Amino acid sequence: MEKKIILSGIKPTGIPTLGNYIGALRNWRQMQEDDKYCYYMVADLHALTVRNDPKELREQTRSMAALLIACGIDPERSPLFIQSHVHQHAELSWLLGCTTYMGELNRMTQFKDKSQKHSDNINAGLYTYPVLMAADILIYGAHMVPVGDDQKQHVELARNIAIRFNNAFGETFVVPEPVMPKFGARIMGLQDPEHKMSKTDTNPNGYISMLDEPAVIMKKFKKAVTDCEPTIAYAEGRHGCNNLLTIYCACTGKTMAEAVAEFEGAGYGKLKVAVAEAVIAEIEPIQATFKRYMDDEAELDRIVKKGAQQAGERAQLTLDKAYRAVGLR
Ligand code: AQP
Repeated sequence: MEKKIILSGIKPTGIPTLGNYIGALRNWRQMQEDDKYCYYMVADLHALTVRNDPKELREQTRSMAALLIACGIDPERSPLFIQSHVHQHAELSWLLGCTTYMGELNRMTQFKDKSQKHSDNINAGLYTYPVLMAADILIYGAHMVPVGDDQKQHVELARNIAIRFNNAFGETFVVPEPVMPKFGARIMGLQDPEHKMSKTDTNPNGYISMLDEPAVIMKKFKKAVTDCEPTIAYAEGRHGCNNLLTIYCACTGKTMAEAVAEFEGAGYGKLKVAVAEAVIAEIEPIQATFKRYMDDEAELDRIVKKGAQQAGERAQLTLDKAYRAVGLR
């Protein structure tokens, strides 16, 4: 049986949040099954679309790799690599840029959001970021791309680019599909539950970092913004309450009906403590493994070097095929 290929990545722009974990990383771990072959990357080239400090980027890239292993990525089974170590991504990106319309890029909501957030640095990389992301995906022949809701539009663009390229130059790329979790495809900020939780939020109370101490996690949940309704329910417009219930379900495996029944008659105090405890139970073991890998520099280097070698071999095959298809070879 032919294995399904999976590709996903995360930008090393900070410590991942609970949103990154529930929306993507946890899915990455679960997808490592016998009928699939997964490539996972630390997307350092994507991190350059906002102003960066070189020393910080190097450190964050390294800790992100350690954290991915701690979250359950098995590098012996799934190549784990740093995006910039596989030069073929940037090369394919040029080819795909020539198959992408500006009208399509103009529609990307993340570009609009990030342009507002970084209005003093609306660079061309931020605009063409989805093309590089399409290259990341198509270069491995990925069938499935596990992402959170905010990246769905980019995977759909990658699909359109693949279809257009195949129609113009002959079958070259696999057409990928986004895969999102049942619960938590968009975890919202704790202080602003109408916007997604983000690792570059300027207010640290707005997000749970995967490396927050248990006491900090408890404190942040206790401060989470909710509403004045007397009951706990999952309902239209109750953003804060819905978010807490979603996180609770994602971390306990309970259904929404079970969660709502459990908190019937209870107040927000009880819900917030229960959510915090469920999150702490989920991420405490991850923190312990993370520390072990951060202490073993040589092992981490060995892992990402081997990952880049494995990924590079596969990437080169697709790049050659695409170059031939357009008439460059
Ligand atoms: N709030 C979220 N809920 C669910 N999934 C999320 N993801 C991000 N935020 C949430 C998913 O995490 C994966 C990695 O994302 P990324 O770091 O590459 O970029 P991002 O989507 O821009 O995430 P951040 O945390 O908001 O980063 P910054 O602040 O640097 O822009 C993706 O699959 C994403 O969908």
